[in-house]
This record gives sequence, C-alpha cells and structure tokens, in this order.
Amino acid sequence: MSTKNNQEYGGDQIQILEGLEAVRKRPGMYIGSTSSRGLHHLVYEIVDNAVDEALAGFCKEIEVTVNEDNSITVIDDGRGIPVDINHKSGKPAVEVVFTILHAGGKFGGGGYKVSGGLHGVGASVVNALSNWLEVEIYRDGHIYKQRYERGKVVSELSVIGDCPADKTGTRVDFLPDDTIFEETVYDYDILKSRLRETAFLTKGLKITLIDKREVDEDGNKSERKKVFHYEGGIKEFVTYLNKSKTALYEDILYFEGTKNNVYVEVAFQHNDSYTENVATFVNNITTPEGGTHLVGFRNALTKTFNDYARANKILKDSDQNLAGEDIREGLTAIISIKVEEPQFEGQTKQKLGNSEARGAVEGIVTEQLTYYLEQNPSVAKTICEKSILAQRARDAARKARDLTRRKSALDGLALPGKLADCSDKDPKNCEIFIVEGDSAGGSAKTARSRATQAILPLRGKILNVEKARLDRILGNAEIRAMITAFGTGIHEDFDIEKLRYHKIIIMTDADVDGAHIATLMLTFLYRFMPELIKQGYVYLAQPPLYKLEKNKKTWYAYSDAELDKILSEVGRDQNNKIQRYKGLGEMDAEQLWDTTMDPEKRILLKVNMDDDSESELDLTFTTLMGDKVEPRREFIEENAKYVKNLDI
Ligand code: 28G
Repeated sequence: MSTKNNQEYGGDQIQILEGLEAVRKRPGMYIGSTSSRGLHHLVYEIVDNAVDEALAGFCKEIEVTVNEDNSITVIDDGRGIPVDINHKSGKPAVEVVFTILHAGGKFGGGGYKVSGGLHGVGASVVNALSNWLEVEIYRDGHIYKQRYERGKVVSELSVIGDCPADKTGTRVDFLPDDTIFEETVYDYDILKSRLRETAFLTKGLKITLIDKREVDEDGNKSERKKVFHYEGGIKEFVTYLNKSKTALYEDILYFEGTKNNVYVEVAFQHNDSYTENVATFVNNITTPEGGTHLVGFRNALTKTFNDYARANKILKDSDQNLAGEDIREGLTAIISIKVEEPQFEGQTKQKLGNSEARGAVEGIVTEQLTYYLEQNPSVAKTICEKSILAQRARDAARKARDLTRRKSALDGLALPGKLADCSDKDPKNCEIFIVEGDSAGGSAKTARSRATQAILPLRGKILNVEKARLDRILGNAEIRAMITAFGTGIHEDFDIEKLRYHKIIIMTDADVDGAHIATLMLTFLYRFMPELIKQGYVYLAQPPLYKLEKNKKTWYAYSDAELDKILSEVGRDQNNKIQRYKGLGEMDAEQLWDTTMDPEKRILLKVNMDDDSESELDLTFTTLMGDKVEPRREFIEENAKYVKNLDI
C-alpha cells in the first residue's frame, strides 16, 4: 500500500477499503470460489457490465482478449462509464464504480446481482481481486484513465489524450491476483461457450473473443479469434442446439412479450430424439433448477396442446390427456426472461422464485402458441402425433420397469449373472470395472483384488440411448445389468445413498472403438444417472498402448510421446521388443493388473461435469452420438487439438 495515498484517506475512504478488504478476505462470498471457476467469473462480471450497456441500447460490440500474461482486456462501444464527480463521495463516478462494494455479494445473503439495469455491480469485486486493473474511458472527445492495484487507487483519474468526439466506450484491463486464485490460466473453451451463450441471449450484440497466447507448431504467435453475433438471438440458440439433430419441422417457434412487468422470450423446436433439452435464464443468468418461469412455460405448453388436440379431434373426448412430458419429448427450448428484482431460491440459488414470472410466461406462451397452431396446422399435427407416440412408449416403459422392480423384489438384490462382485460391502471401499468384451472381462476377473474390485463385462457396443426410447433402453440386457449393479435406480427413482461402488471405472480398449464405447457409456450415465458424474464417481481406466521389453525389464507406455521418452532413455536398440496392444484382450491377467487395475500404480481419469453449462454438455453428447455425421466430424476436429483433460 502506498503511504502517500494512505495519508489522503478520509473516513469514507477507510470504509471503502474495509469493503474491498472484505472481498479479498472472503472472495468465495463474492465470486463463488477461487478455483478456475472464480477466475473465469471475473471476466463475466466485467462483461456483464458491458452487456448491461448493450441492454440499455447503447453498446453494439464487446471485445474480450486473453493476453499473453493471462491478463484480460474487455472493450465496449457504449457511452463510457461517467467520469463526472459524484457529489456524495467527491470522487469521479468511475472511481466509485471500481472502489465501492455495491449492495450484497452475489453469493452472500440479502441482495443478489441483477444484470440488466444495474451498471457497475461486480466491477469493484474484480478490482479487489486483481493484481492491477486499469480503466480507460472514451467520452466527450477525451480519453480518461485510472489505475488500481489490489483494489486501491494508485493514480487519480486523468485525461491521457483525445479522441474523435463521436468515439465512446469503456476499456478495462486486469490481471487476476495470483495470491488469491489457485488457478490463473484462462481456458479459451470455457470463455468461448459462456460468451457464445451471452451473445445468443442478447440479440444483435457482437462479442469477439481473442486469445493472444496461442503458439503454432513452429513456435510462432498465432491468435485465436471467434466472433459471436446473432441477430436472431435465442431463436438461433435453438438452431445451434439442434444442429446435430433432425428437426421435426422447419420453424423455430418464437414468442415474445411483456406482462406483469416481466419481459419474456421463448424459442423452441422439436427434434426426433427422445430427450427434453430446456434451458432457462433470468436476466441472462442461467437457472439450472428452473423455477416459476419454467413452470409457466410447461403449463402453457400442456394446456395449449391438449386444447388444440381435442378441438381438432386428434384426441377423442374419451381419450386421456396428453401428458406434459410427452409433449416435451425431443423438445429443445430456451426461456429467457428479464425481471427487475429476481429472487433466487433453493440451496444453490439457481431457481427462480418470482411468482409474477409464472403468469407472465404462461400468458404470453398460451396466447401466442394458440394463434401459431391455428395458423400452422401441419406443425401442430406433427407435435401432437409425436406426443401420442411418446405416451404409448411411456406406457410400455412403465410396464417394463414394473417388471424389473417386481423381479428385484422377488430375488433380493437380483445382481446380474455376469457380475463378479467384490466381497467388501462398504461402498466407500468398492469399485466396479465396466469392461469391454467378455475376454478382457475374464482377465479382469482373474486379475482383480476380490475384496474391493467388482467386474462387469459388457458384450460389444452398448445401446446408444440417444437413439432409443425408454422401453427399448430398459429392455437392453447390458443396460439393465449396469443399473442393477450400481444399485441407485434411475431418473426420479435415483438414490445416491444406494450406490454400491464409489468408483465406477469404464475400461475399454485404447483405440477408436474403445473411445466410442466409453462415450456411449458416458451418454447413458449422463442421461440416466447424471449425479454419478456430477459427484465425481465416474472414471476412465487408462490401459497402456505399448509394452517395451529389454534386458528382462519391462516398461509400459500410455502414449506415443511416452514411448518416445522411454526409448530415448533406454536407447533405441535393435533388440528392443515393442508390443503395441490392440486391445485389453491381448494382456494377460497379470499385465492388466500391473498396468490398469492396481490402485497403487494405475492412472484413472476422472470424468467432470460443470453444472454451469449443462446445455453445452448436452451438445457435446448429442453431437458425438446423434445421427448426423458432418457435425460430429467437425466437432471432433475442432476439439481434438485442445483436449487437455477429461472435463466433458
Ligand atoms: C469494458 C468493460 C466493461 C459500462 C457504462 C455506462 C454507464 C454506466 C457503465 O453508468 C451508472 C453508476 C454510479 C453514476 C450510464 C454512461 C449512463 C450514462 C453510463 C463496462 C452512474 C454507471 N452514461 N458502461 N456504467 N452509474 N461498461 N464495460 O463496464 O454513478 S459500465
């Protein structure tokens, strides 16, 4: 802290310092965490202020740059943060924005941050948690600048030059404080998907992401750049989410309006899959647990389609109603609303509580959807017919499920015959290997440590759950074996307390087919037991690619690079014996134990899932699993280069 500044502080300023000092002391209260997540949060806080300026109608473009030193630059072309003296504090408004902690932290009790109207909230938090931060403002033909270090003013706001009178905007540069954050390296892909989402939610706004850290194969600097700009807003969001699927009709249905002081936007389209993919937002903030806006949307959908189906004799009076879940089969939807004072509820504050939002969404969707269906009878018929099919399938599935339940009631746990279970009954100590193929399954059964390791061999490729309805999925023997072995049940029956193993380890060949089988398996887990992934119980085994023998010693290599490294250590001699494993089946039990199963030596990859971006994760799965080949290839090509760990 500079002594000079310190002497100048009056009473107000000391209070301000205490405010920002509180942020540095308990950063988690203000940005959730100091992990990679919190680090990225800093960018969103600054960008949100620029987005507010866009929502106010004054900003058309935002540019976000990750610089070589992992500092961040955000530039907008809004009005520029005001620089005039704020009479209460005697300081320039911009200084107030960056040094005074505004009402309530996002994660603390009391007030919650509202994007869409409340400029500047969060800027002081970012400032407090940055090594340094500089703000530059273009306004009235001048360029103003101020610098802060760890939240404290180090230079007064001053004019550093002139600009054309019609150029306006704000630029913020900051370097996150490495004494606060455990992780200080920005992840391009995380920023990319969040900024893409923000652009979808703010139609017309152009957001550019630039990464200056990239170095190409020859070690030369090569910038990565991506522009997100959607005139269609959430309509284009739905198109994007359905990109790898087959839509049931061409239109994206889009409804918009204001009611009860709530601005509502809804877009949706059905595809031929069987899963519902609805993402909801309030003031551009995702609400993964839904809430009143989602309830309003569902009510409107159920009521409107039932009314339509009955009025048009698609449903006879004697028929049952269409159930909401049947109408939502294969539905991709975005619900985005703006309210003045959002109330977030639930343990994680991710559920909207405002009651006026339910009526607003329900009213606007009912009214506009009714009109749409009257105007577009063929779309209406397609959706109604799909719902009726879904209903029949659901009845069949219920019967199949009742059957599995009754079975398990009859013969105790009814564990699958192919399962070689472990003897320890404490789930904390137990792990289950899901093994590709009966022959590898056999080796694994011999190799395992019987007390704590269970083996479940699966035959061939497992069913792609993206392409089948529930009745067929539950009829599949491999899938049923997994469900009964894990013990948790699925969907609404899921109970984590009943999990029989705290490590579920997917063990497949180290080749393309093996990777595909692992993906199918993960897709199943993600759709039926997402909590297993979210709570970190799912792992991928890493079998070696090569075995090298020399002078009666053995090395295993898990990648080409590793083989290369071992070879350069032991020497590249003629008599080196190198075996390339084509599959797990080529290893005997002892080798399998040594390389892949022994808890003391093996490598496991933990499968992660960030619940911030569930709609994104969904895309990852459907792109890889869906019917369309082209987007799948694109996806793999685009991402293969950047895969660092197994965060999916
Ligand atoms: C580039 C990175 C992040 C921003 C504005 C524009 C205004 C503003 C921001 O006002 C509201 C706070 C307390 C008085 C508003 C400009 C009205 C007229 C603005 C940003 C003003 C703050 N002219 N652009 N804040 N109050 N962009 N980009 O942060 O005192 S923040």
